Amino acid sequence: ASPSPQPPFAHAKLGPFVQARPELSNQFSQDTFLQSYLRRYIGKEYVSDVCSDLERFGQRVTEDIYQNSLRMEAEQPKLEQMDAWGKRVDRLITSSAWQDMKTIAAEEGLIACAYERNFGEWSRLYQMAKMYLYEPSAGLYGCPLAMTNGAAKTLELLQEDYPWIYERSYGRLTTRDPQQFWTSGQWMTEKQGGSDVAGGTETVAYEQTDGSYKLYGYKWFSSATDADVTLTLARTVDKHGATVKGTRGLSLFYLEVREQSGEMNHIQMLKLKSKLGTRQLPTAELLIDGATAYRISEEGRGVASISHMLTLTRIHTGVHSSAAMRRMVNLARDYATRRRAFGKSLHRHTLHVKTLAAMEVEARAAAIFTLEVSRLLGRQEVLGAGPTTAAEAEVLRLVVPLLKLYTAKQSVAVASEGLECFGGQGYIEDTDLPRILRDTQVTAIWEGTTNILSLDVLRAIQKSSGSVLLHFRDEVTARLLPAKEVGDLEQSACRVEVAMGQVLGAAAQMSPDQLQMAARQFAYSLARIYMGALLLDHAAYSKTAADVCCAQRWCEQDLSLLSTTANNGHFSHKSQEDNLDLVFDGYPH
Ligand code: UCC
Ligand code: FAD
Repeated sequence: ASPSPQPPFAHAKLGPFVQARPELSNQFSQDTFLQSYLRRYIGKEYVSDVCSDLERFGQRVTEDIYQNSLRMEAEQPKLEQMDAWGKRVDRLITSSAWQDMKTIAAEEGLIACAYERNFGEWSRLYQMAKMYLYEPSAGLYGCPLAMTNGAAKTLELLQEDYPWIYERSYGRLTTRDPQQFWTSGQWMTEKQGGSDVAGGTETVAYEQTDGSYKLYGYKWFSSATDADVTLTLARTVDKHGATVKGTRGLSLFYLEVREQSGEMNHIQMLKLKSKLGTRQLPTAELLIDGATAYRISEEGRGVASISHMLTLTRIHTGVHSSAAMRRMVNLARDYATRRRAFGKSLHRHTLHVKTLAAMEVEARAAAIFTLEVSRLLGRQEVLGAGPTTAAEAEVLRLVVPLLKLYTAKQSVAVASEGLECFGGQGYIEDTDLPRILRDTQVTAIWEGTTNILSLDVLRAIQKSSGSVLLHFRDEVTARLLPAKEVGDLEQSACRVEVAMGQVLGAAAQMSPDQLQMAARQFAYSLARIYMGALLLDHAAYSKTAADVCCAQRWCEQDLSLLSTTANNGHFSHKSQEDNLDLVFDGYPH
């Protein structure tokens, strides 16, 4: 008798098919675009050292660093407020994986490498390229590092005015020694105002006889609450008990979170926030009840002084957003070769590959924007003042908010599209894919929302009396020149040029009130134009089919959003009323 057939489903058998998971391979070696940018710009004497470190690190981020991030997501931070005997302890419990990240960050020199300046003007570019590989595997440890980088930069700039604070802290923030390494927080947001910091800050600072201050206040969001130090804003109280309202009343303070004894510096952690994403990251509400702090700005110059930190943390946000896109596209690309539907692999379905290609264009545009901003920052830091760098400094001031606001929105869209590329699996928590979307959503909110950064673009223009736009125009024009010499790129270069004329022309016609309302479309237009110019310039340099195609496709979108919407009457007085009527139709206002 013939043997009875083996049924495919029986007892422990779950069927023969197991879907191959998406795999991560070396994130540097497979990133041809990143390599091409770095090899183009980094000085010949440094490029091989930089690339060999990134090659090694590109592998490491797929191994222990990524495994750490999974443990961080599984073992989220907890707050123990009282001990068993009723003593207030405010003990923040973080996972060993989170703590390991601090060691890794120091050993890898993730902060140090920018301040050692071993690679000259390319040291920042090297740092941010390394962060770009690190971020998607770092489970938000990039957040304390961003703030640490911002604090180091701020203290470096204030070194001559506050040498004592610099001596005390800068070396710790920039060391490679894990035992010595300190991280910093950035406490700006209070209950009444995260955007309107000047209107919302209630924290007050009382000067002591030794020149230090005691701070009292309530900080509504403080990320990476396990920081060793923080930079924070407070309103100094004069000898009559009075404070100055608004931005002129705010000063910047340096504060060590713990006293020498290890006790908290008169700070209580009232609550850990329960968040949509960034769950690995301890974000707390803090009561500051007489903490000792040191003023590190002139009185009333707090916002201007902390803006050095904002520049760094906003660039880091751009790195995080662009790196999240790169990771999502890499995973989706790999999966497309492993998953089959309708009799063939997904990467043989033209519609699926078209979807991936659109994501790839966004990821490359964001990457080149991030790298370019990092390169400009490095030039400022190392080359100092000069006619070229002065113009570049103005452009840098303009493009930092553009980078942050634009890439944040892109990353949410690409992460969302990316999840769909995995079908139902993209929605399943233990694939670690949904986390990518959750962790990108925050990038549009923290470090200034999209609207606030669009208004910051106007601030930068106003502060320069408009000259920044002339430098921006010159920079874009120069970037387009080589592309105009390449047949396949010429038309796209002309589109960018025309869009720039239309957008700058439309902006020049607007009243300050209209510009406020149009700030977002203005910012988006400038970002698209700048990214278009960078992609075209790079395609003209590399001439690879992928770079040419990417630049062409980027330039097919509406690059002159501001003038398009202005031509449709969106910024008229009537339009303001229409918006209110539309939004509050049937609702009291
Ligand atoms: O969210 C936060 C941390 C999250 C975790 C970090 C993660 C990083 C990435 C990690 C990746 C994994 S910390 C909170 C961040 N908060 C914000 O970003 C605040 C958003 N709001 C704004 O940016 C507002 O525009 C304000 C607060 C700057 C507005 O303040 P004021 O006082 O009303 O503004 P003023 O009066 O216009 O500016 C005061 C001075 C001026 O200088 P002077 O007096 O010389 O003219 C401005 O030019 O500050 C100067 N200033 C700036 N300078 C203002 N903003 C800037 C700037 N961005 N750059 C240079
Ligand atoms: P609001 O200012 O109330 O803004 C609400 C809405 O109004 C937004 O859409 C905004 O764009 C819009 N809006 C406000 N003003 C204008 C305007 N003039 N024109 C047009 N639109 C406007 N802060 C810290 O200081 N330190 C931290 O470590 C920190 N960590 C954070 C971690 C997480 C996970 C999150 C979510 C936030 C964190 N923040 C931190 C706070 C963050 O920086 C603020 O939430 C953010 O700046 C927005 O401020 P807000 O929440 O007060 O929003």
